Amino acid sequence: MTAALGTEIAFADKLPKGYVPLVFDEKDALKGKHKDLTVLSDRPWNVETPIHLLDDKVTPIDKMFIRNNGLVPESIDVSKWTLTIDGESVKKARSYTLDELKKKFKHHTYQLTLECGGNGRSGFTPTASGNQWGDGAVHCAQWTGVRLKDILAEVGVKEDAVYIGYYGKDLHPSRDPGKSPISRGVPIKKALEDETLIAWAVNGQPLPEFHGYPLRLVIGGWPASVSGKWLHRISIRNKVHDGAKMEGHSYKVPRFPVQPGEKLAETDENFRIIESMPVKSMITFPKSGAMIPEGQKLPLRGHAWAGDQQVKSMQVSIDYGATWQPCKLEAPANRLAWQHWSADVQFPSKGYYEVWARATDDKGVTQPMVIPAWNPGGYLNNACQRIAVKVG
Ligand SMILES: Nc1nc2c(c(=O)[nH]1)N[C@H]1C(S)=C(S)[C@@H](COP(=O)(O)O)O[C@H]1N2
Ligand SMILES: [Mo]
Repeated sequence: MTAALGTEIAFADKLPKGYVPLVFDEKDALKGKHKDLTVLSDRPWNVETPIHLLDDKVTPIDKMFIRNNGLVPESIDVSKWTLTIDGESVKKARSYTLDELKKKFKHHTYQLTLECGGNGRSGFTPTASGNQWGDGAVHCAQWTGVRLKDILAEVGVKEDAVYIGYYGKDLHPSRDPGKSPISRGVPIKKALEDETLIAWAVNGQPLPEFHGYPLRLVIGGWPASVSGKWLHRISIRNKVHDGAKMEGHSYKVPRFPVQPGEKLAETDENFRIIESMPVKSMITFPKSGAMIPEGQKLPLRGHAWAGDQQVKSMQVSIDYGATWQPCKLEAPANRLAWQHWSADVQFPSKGYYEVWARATDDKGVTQPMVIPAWNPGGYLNNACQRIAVKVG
């Protein structure tokens, strides 16, 4: 401890046994993470990334947000780790070791946008229940693994298959081994897409502990809650998966608009499971509050994404949405990856400005300028992002 702290601990002989000095708490436990991430909670870990740190085209590991519903598994023996495929609708259930997975199936790498369904929740009034995320619960890293569809082709999927459900090795916050913190899934059609991976690496590195070491599911474009971490089992279900966090209003929104704050019975008639995420964008440069000299152009940049859709155009406004100018928009690295955009803006005078940014998807759907449909879980806030700029 003295070595880690870089100084002697005064009264070290008086420390109660097992006592962890405060300085080792919280951020010190976030080894390998950027020091400016925002910790929303540490048991379980929920950590978000300030938007200006998401400037890279491929999100570096140290800047990836963390969303845990339970506790990171404590002792992992990779040599004994297996992935089991079972369920009502599997033809031949079987297990694979990590080595078998890596040897048997072709490796694929995709850059995938993973956004927490509750990203932007803090924007809703009245307050929606759950972590009060700002806008930084999103990343777009490069994942390497095998296609789930290749594994499913080998075990065989029955005609009546409807859904897949994942199981991870993380512990329920109560530490009750009989309880699962989260076990979600997707319809079989989404599971069989080329980009749905069983991954062991991110950005060319083994998965970090926080992000699901040694194996996870990665499914781009949908709420990141379907991308199961510490993955050891996938069930092929003959009905909509009924694991933890598939019930109540978890990752669900009302089927019709509701009055903000309205209480709604949690039935299938009232709620639908969130599937593709809505069109969204962010300004990653400059950071809000930028100051520039009068007459100088300001280079802006960021990313835009649209769930299963592609982003078709990107615009910015410096006059509160009265007029918009087009941005340069790049093609995605692959399907389900965010798209980088940039623009140079010239301000007509000195003074206080706001820059607003909005993306439009290939179905013609645009981001709202104000907070969209309130919902009890505070999901899908894709309101356009704004930054403040002072000129002169
Ligand atoms: N096993 C397991 N998988 C999980 C979770 C979890 O708590 N346990 N959280 C989910 C949620 S809600 C999100 S938003 C993403 C976050 O992925 P990240 O922490 O790698 O950014 O993981 C998903 N997969
Ligand atoms: Mo999430």
